[in-house]
Amino acid sequence: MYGNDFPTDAASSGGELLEQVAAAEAALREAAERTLDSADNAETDYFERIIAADQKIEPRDAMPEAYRRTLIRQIAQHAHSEIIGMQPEGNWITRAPSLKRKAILLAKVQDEAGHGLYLYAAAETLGVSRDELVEKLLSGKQKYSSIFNYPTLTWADVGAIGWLVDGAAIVNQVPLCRSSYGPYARAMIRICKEESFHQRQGFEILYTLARGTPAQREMAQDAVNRWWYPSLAMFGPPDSASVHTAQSMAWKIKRFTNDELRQRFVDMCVEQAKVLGLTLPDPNLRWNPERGSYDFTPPDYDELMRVISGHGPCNQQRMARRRAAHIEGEWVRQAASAYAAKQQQRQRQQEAVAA
Ligand code: FAQ
Repeated sequence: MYGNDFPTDAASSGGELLEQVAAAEAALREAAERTLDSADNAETDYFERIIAADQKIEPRDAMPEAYRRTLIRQIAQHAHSEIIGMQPEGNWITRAPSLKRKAILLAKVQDEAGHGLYLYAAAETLGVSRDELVEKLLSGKQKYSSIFNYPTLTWADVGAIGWLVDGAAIVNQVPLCRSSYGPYARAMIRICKEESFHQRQGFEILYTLARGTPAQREMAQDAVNRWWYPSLAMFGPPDSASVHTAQSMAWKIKRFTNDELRQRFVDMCVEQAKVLGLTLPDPNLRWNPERGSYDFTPPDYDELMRVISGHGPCNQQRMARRRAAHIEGEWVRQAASAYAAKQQQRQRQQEAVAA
């Protein structure tokens, strides 16, 4: 776990993630200080040299069009996921069991909106506008994570989302703090620091329920049973079917494959489940001393593909809600534009008076 308010001996693998974020932050600064020697300035292979030197590509640098497009696809999908991801938990804000739980959940859901904004801003540095990206989400041309198409049936689901979904998100995202595109890597550092709090609040909800009444314990176990496989599927198709991984790793956008990260997540969760006193719903979970990892049953990848293609339990509901929220927010966008225009006009008048 990311702290010391739970017995930590069996849960050590979680705390290391924040240390990895701190190391990535230091590496970002070092990369910015390293310079290529003068012969390295040749335009033609500048991009390759930056990637090979583990420095960061910045918005004004020349970059292959396919690199730019891949980043827009991944960052936009990630931003959309944060925004749609507010819905399953938002569903429980009015029904949180205490004022304290309500305040914590409100802060968490608000953080997701912030993550969406950091990511849309990072994508904009690649030459697309946020309006364009939002339009692509609303028209179904861009995706968001499969995980947010599952329903939150009980309060324990809020705990399971924090522990498992944010847990999977952080395992996937810590390596993105070392992504080769500077604005993305910098956004991910801040996001990961906040995600660690999210994961911890989910763990704490389940920890409390697991020590409550038999009914509360059962509710916690049921939530873990339902969220386990969808969380494993978040890491994407298996490596053998992943179309983008090889190129994204060559460009150092991704640092590990989908299967490597999925395995890392399983190994982390098995230890943390012991601390919770809950079981993971997989009869085949077994330590494999040769591999130094747990063997596990993979998620149903056909189901993942069905959910990605719009046929999960809540796809229609999530998109309908997002479209409605976009229409309801039109007056805010209009008011902000009118205010910005007035400010500009005022500034121009002041400059004219001063001249
Ligand atoms: N869901 O070739 P690959 C969060 C698509 S944030 C939907 O392996 P890639 C925080 C993929 O886009 C969660 N689509 O692709 C939070 C591609 O489709 P395309 C989001 C998926 O990019 C917590 C196709 O399948 N995190 O949870 C999924 O190399 C709680 C082929 O796949 C990120 O976005 C999926 N699960 O690897 C918020 C992290 N998996 O575009 C609220 C950044 C795959 O060709 C509450 N993204 N696809 O049509 C990544 O790391 C990568 O994009 C992967 C996929 C690993 C998701």
